[in-house]
Amino acid sequence: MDAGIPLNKKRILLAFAILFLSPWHGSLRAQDESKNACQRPAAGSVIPEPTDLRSRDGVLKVDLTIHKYGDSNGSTRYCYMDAQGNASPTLRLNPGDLLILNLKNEMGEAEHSAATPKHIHPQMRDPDMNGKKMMDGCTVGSMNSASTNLHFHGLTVPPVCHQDDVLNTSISPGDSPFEYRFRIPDNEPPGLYWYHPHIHGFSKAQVLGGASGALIVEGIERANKEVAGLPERVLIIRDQDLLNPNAPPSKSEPRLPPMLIDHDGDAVNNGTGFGRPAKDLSINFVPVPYPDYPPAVIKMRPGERQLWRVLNASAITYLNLAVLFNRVPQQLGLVALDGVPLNENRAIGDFVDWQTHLGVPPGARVEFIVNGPPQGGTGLLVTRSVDTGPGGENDPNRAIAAISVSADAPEPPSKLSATPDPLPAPALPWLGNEIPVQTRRLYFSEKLSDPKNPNSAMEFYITVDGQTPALFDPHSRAPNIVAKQGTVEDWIIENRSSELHAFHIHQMHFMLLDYLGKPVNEPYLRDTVNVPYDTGKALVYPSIKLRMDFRDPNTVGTFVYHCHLLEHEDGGMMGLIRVDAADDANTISSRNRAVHVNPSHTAGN
Ligand SMILES: [Cu+2]
Repeated sequence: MDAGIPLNKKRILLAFAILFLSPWHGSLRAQDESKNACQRPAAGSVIPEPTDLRSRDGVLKVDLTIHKYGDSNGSTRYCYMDAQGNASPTLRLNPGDLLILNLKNEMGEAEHSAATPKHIHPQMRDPDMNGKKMMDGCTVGSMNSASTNLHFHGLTVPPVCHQDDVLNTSISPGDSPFEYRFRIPDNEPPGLYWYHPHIHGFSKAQVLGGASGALIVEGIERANKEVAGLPERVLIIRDQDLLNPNAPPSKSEPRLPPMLIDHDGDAVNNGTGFGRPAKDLSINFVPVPYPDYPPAVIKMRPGERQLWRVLNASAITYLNLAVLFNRVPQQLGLVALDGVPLNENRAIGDFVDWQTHLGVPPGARVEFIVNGPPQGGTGLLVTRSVDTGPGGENDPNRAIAAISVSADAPEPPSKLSATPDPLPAPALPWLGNEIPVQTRRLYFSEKLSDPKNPNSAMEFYITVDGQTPALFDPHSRAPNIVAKQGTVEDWIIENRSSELHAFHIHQMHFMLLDYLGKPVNEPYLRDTVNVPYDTGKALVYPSIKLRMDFRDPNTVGTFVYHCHLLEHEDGGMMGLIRVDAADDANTISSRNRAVHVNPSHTAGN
């Protein structure tokens, strides 16, 4: 089964040499598992629905704590809990609602250098940051493995501290609860968004450990009546360290080439679609471990029609979802991508895009209609293998959840309104009809920190063409790109590396115009998009072209764009953009910017 993939020798070491050289450094100071408040279900469990926390009278007030503990397998797990002890609750708000979220860091002390990624800026290791103490959580200070913050992925809320800032916000153990307070914009498309930590250098560890949750902007049935009245499920697929890293592949799999692993100890894509994955998956925290992938269980009534709202909250794993009945792929009715209904442009009515598989990069969301198996039938939610490139991780074919059918299956706890009012028309013209003020070109690239040493650390870059490639510097506020609010731009994103990257930018959605140099007819929006890898055989690098939307006043400020494979982001593949206010000062006032920030949380802790 040699797929003939040119292996990137510089990135790769033989597996068995390394399996015994990767002791776990994170356990000593993590919370004791016996006191662990974040228990996870057993493999093969019925999938629990995350607890819904709904806004009332236009406000959702949530107290969250983030915890960390070592599990018996030697991994570090992270979890969010609300005041009632619910893990990673789903935050449900309507457009215009106010979210007040107090986050308390209960992660214990920082770990020492063994757990610190190689690429961390030296200043970030210094707890006192050259004497500059962090007083209010809004001054970048001792960002380390015990500090955290939140990013509200996909929402167009301002990139300022206490709203959706990840550059200056750092919450340490011992700090009093840090208040996030912002309004969901009136014009935020209804759909599935999410929250997760975004501390540069430590995002991967926290997200891989399970720190993530869903945020739903209500009203998708108002955008598309095809989903009105449907029961809805929130399915969060996360990745995690392998529970059985030393196990051979299941005997049911074809014979494989020798397993290869990369610098991080992850299995490299072997091109077969099988073999040891880089990471295990879980679905709503039910693990589906290698090598046998015992599926989690979804109960449905025969033929029941449901809306599945699926988030790929993986740190590095790509998904390619399908639902099989007797091995036959079923039609999945895609209605929204990355929180935005497909018919956001209002030109295509109650549109449903029926597909047999849905690719979902890390960070992305798909919302789709599923028709359950008939009485007596069964179904299987799977991910097909993703060819991440010769330098990418191994994301093989595997089961995720079995669909079991019975007439008395419990309904999901949430159901969409059967008689929705239609959404108001968008305030702005369709993005695809706007004229870009300019076109920029950016590229992803990788190189060894010591080109002569194939075992040296890999450095990850995203570079504006013409600038000198540089790792993201968390202490610089010099933007790589300056844009003007009120405009739209076209960005061409190239991939000059041998693995996939997932482009993401904060504060906005964009439109995919071209893929591999060819126009795509996609009247949709996204916030996270795959960029194909370089095979080294084509005359030009693979690229995508995006229409970027800086029209909303909430995009004014400095924020980031990056690869959403979090080890790449942590390793430097991130850049800064500053969006300047439009010349007409009247256009930059916004409801969100006027939100009062509770001074008790800015006056020093
Ligand atoms: Cu990447």
